[in-house]
Amino acid sequence: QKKMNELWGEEKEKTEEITHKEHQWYKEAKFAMFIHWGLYAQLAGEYQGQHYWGINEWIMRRAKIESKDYAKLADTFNPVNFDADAIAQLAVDAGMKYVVITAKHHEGFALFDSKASDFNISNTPYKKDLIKQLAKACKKKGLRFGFYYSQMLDWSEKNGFGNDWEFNPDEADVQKYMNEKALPQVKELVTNYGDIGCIFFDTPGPIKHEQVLELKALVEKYQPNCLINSRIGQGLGDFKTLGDNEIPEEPVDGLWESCDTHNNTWAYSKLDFNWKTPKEVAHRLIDVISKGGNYLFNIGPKGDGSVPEVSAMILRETGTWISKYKEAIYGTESMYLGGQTQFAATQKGNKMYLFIKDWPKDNKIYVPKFNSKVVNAYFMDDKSKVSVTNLEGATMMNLPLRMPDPVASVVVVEFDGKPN
Ligand code: FHN
Repeated sequence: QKKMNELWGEEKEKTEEITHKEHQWYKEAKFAMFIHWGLYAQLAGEYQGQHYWGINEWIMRRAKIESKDYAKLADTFNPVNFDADAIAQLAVDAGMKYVVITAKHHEGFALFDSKASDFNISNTPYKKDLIKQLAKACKKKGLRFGFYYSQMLDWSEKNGFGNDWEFNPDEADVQKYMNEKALPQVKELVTNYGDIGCIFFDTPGPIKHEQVLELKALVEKYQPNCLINSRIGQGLGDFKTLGDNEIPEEPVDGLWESCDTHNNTWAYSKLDFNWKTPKEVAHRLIDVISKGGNYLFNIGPKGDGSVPEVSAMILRETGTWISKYKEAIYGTESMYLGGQTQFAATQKGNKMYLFIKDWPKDNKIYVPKFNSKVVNAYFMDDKSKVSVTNLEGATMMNLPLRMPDPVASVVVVEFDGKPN
């Protein structure tokens, strides 16, 4: 047994940590706002007359801009149209429960007042701490607040990882960068902005196990309940962040999140009009929650601080749809009905919530046979009945001719016990 304990020691320690953290809010939240914002927003996909399609927060790397030239963007950064309360309100209107903003992305610029590096918002014409404003606005509106921090990649630092067009990567002293910038800045973030719900570390690169442990210990010292994502590296973290824009095929165990762009870039680009419609956003949310995860959906404010109007409108529309089906979304658990795309479900207590995304041509839906008996089935919005037929190996739902909700309809199926 002693040997077994030794063998399992590390895993056991980790599980205990997770269960000691307050994570019920995260499990129930389901939908959240991701914000990618930094100096790159001013470039909006164009540098020196050249267009860079794709992810604009990478424009420094893609255009191979030297750090001293890139730093000049701070001299013009003046997002006078940034309105923290309006962004928090947009998140509320969209039905989101927490907000995660890029405190420092790979470009190296901090959106907060930092003593650890001059490359920060205080040294811009705008001067004011954006993280402080947003943290306050979120708390006021009852949203949890979290931040993104690029812990290894920092293209403005000789010792940071990743800028190989200007510095020699072999000469980079990454530990020095960690000691002088990343760790002090994370300390500032976890000590100066009240309760932090979660941290989205990103792109661990060559981070070593000891470095991850140090970062994690720092967060846990000041914010014992703050949840850390798996991109802290080395298999650690309290919840899993899947790949960018990834929705898993099947349910995933434990706490996890899918992060998704609104178009094809995280940061604002004036070149990208490929917005997901409210219906697409709702369908992707359904896919994620039916597999047990949270959906972290991104917006990219412009250089002047405003949220692209079309992005805001689409989110509000999505929120209108969500507001009709709150019970089927928040605080539910995954309910897997197979790998088809037409419908998906969640469950809570004795109920299954069946989201129908595409109306079947024959007006019938076949779901697996459950262990419990169906006692009632009805549309969630107008309570109209749905008749259910028990077949040999399946349960058949007889639907009306037309889909009542053009985004997605929800049928509540009540059982005489837990569905499965
Ligand atoms: O390189 C970044 C990218 O710019 C963006 O921030 C995404 C969001 O998940 N994370 C990285 C790539 O995985």
